[in-house]
Amino acid sequence: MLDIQKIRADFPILSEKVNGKPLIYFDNGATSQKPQVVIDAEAKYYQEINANIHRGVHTLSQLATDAYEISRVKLQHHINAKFSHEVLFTSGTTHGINLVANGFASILKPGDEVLVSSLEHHSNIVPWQMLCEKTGAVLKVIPINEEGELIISEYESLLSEKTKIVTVNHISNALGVINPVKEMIAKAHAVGAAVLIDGAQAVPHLKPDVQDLDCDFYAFSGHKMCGPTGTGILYGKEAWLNKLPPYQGGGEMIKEVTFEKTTYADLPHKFEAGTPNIAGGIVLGTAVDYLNEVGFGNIQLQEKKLLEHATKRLLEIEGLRIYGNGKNKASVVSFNIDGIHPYDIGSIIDKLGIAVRTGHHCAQPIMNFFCIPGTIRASFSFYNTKEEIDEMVEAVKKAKTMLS
Ligand code: C6P
Repeated sequence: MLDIQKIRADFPILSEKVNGKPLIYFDNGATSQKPQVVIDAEAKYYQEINANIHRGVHTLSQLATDAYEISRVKLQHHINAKFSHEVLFTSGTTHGINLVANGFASILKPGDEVLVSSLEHHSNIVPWQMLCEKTGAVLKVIPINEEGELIISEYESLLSEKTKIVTVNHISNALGVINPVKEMIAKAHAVGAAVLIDGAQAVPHLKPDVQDLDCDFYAFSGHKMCGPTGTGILYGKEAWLNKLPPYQGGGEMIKEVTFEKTTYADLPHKFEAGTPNIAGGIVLGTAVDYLNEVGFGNIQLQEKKLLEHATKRLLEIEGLRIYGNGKNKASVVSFNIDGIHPYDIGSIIDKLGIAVRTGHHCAQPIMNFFCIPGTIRASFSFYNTKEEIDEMVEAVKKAKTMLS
């Protein structure tokens, strides 16, 4: 059992006031808050070991390099990758997905198929559309049902030997639905397709085991899992990373450069051109340590309670509809109230210190499916409480009365 008050004391921002009211932060899907250890680790890096990595013989450069590489190994163990060179530092999920999509330009031929789902964030749609435009490949889409779940029988019938890559999120950002990715990966492999999992919304809630999932790529962002913005990881199976061409050219990703020919560095450096976010990469390791100390079992228990409480309390409000009601859900409630624009509710409750996201959540196809302009999304973290949810419910009721 978590001592929530003790946990909350780790996050300085949670005792701030917003618009004169104690902050209630329910926009964890957009970015999580940061514990003091993470904030301190960032300052400590700049105060004590700031230097460029993989370049200098001097002591500071070696200290920074060691800290960066230790963090890579930490991340490797966290996601259970076989090798640390399968773990690439990126600036976030978007960067990781673009890296893979760009690499597939050298693999796809006209008529090949790329399979995405209707539940994707724009970051996992647009790079694939761009790839298809470039290569003549065809984008196919796995549909969803009224509960916001992927229709697996439709997925099966879309798969064929033409499918070269399937790219799907582990957890939907807009609805919180958890997709049966392990089963989907096995089905894709049966037709010879590679699979990329967008884990942006999964990593705050669970510890992905990339070997057990058997995914070919797994992309996520550090800032949604208590780490700094501008950090992320792309996991790729060694064989795939060796097969794909580099994404960006520059310093650090080469073996030898002449004007006639450049040869590329071994993994992971082949995909890490230029000076990276060194402090961020190191501190992402600190964030992962923090989450593991809290424990993903504890996180899941707390978040399950919050999800159940929020669902029950919100449904007390007449005219309120929740989108995404599948059995497997993360702690996200996406809802609307009949006849009221989500933005209006979001703006009123913000005045009461409550931060939720309103709009299409960078997932317009989902909104189009439900024929709505957007939703109000409350996304909970383990540091949230039932009392905060009760305050949000009262605030939403107040907003409804004002707007009706
Ligand atoms: N979703 C949200 O409020 P970046 O911006 O690269 O860190 O993550 C992009 C991304 C990719 N996939 C999924 C499933 C995501 O949820 C996100 C980010 C945030 O839902 C900000 S738009």
